[in-house]
Amino acid sequence: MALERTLSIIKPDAVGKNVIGAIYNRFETAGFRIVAAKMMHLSTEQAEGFYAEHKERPFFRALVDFMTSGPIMVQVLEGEDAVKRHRDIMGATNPADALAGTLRADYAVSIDENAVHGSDALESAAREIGYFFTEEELCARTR
Ligand code: RTP
Ligand code: MG
Repeated sequence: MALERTLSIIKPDAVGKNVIGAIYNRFETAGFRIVAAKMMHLSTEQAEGFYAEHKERPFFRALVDFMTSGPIMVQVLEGEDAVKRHRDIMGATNPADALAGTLRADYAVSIDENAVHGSDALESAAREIGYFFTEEELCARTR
């Protein structure tokens, strides 16, 4: 296994529920280090660019509307096998299919408003981290 970095987003529904701290606690309990974080309210252009791979999908407009409906928390998580382990903690895209104890089982209400995002591969993690953070904003832990 290798030390990896992955992009996490706490989506507007979960920020609205005031569970940023609860979700950060899950990340830290799972052994991830948060090496960058910022709260943002995405513009339509920013959300469209982030989800460009889904541009032709029927849910694209709704996804962009949702992701711009309120502030989000964006963070970079670092840890062993981070991309896959973070996806495991998140649970399935549709909360109805998410395993008990996952973030989406606990905090998501529907496939459209599903609380969290996580990169799905190392390549997308690198692209998504670069979409929101400069290299200088990624803080290596010194202690
Ligand atoms: P995410 O990118 O947000 O981490 O979610 P994911 O990988 O589990 O799912 P993905 O296929 O990348 O879809 C991105 C987001 O689009 C919404 N979606 N809606 N109505 C639908 O059939 C549908 N499918 C996807 C979800 O909010 C999903 O998180
Ligand atoms: Mg995805």
